[in-house]
Amino acid sequence: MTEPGTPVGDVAERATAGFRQRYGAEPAGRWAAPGRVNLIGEHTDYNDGFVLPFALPLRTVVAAAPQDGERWTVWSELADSPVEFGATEADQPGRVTGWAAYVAGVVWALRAAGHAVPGARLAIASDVPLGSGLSSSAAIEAAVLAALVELGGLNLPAERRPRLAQRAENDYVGAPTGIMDQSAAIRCREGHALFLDCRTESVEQIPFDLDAAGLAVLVIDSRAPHRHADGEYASRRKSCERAAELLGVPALRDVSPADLDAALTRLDDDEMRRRVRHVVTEDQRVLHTVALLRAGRIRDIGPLLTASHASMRDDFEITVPEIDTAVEAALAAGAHGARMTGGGFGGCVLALVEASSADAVARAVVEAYAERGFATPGTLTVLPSAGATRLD
Ligand code: GAF
Repeated sequence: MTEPGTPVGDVAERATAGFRQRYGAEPAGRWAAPGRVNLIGEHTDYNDGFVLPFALPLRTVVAAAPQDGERWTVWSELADSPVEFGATEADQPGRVTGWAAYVAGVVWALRAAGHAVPGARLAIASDVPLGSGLSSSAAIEAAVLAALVELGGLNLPAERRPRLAQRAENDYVGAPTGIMDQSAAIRCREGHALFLDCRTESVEQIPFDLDAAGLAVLVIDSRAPHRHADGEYASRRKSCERAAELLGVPALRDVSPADLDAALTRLDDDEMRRRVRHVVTEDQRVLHTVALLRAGRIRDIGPLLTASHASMRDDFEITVPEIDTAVEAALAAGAHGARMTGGGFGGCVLALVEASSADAVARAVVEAYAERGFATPGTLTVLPSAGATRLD
């Protein structure tokens, strides 16, 4: 899924080379965190529900070393010059803007939680495409967080890091996202999908050995321009929160499937009813998917993926024509199941396919795009990979 103009070469080498070139010194270490796809469970995280993401082999790498005082200097391979900020800017959400806000947000969230964050110089390189719904922002947050925690010898176990990274995104950057992406970037394990209860933050690593089963997950970058994605995301979240309030429950996770019909009759607004139906049924699809995976029945999750897509298209209304085209073409070409993954209004589709037919399915999607006059989509097969880690 390499974009034209994307830097080439190993991502860790690029981060190190950038560090040496910018700062004329060796980094003290390198930390990596992945992008993610969500196998199933969309817009359920901020409803206290269930999600099942897995980490991509595409990573963001931060090469870093301490520097004196409360100063942070950050260079990214996608920017011309480094951004510098001190405690004053870090302590005022919104003060640092653009890509560096994700870094400043992490410094802010650590400081707000009472940690003595070490000053640092950082160089960032990434293979996670920006704006494709693969969570490049959580990958930066997770990698920077890992670097600062280790450089400063801070006491912050992995299970407490996602909430902190989420605060960086919610309160410093100003995006009202849930906790899925940061959890995936930090807590995923190779060969597994991460079953996360977003209320309790308890996790179960679900074996998802595609290779052994002769299967592949094909990720299709729709290349659809994001249409008002931020505003639409925020409005979906508001609508869910309002519905929970009207139904007298702490969150939509508390509406049981058995009570769904009765709950829907208590809401006047048809649009709100559909939003609620998506969230409640999506939580059930996650639980069902997990049960099938625990039983080793990977192929059988296909229809659940496709049902999830229909629910996002018809009830949550977050898909776009490019995305629906990719799903339909993948299914017509023999995928076991396919769905949009991520927040919506563009981004990526995932399709569960026989490994031997991955190329044919990818070709079918490219052809369907050409027939509709859409820009050529990116395609990539992926295996569940590791969460944030120190490289050396
Ligand atoms: C985005 C958000 F960041 C996540 O928290 C989640 O809500 C997702 O959209 C939808 O499932 O990736």
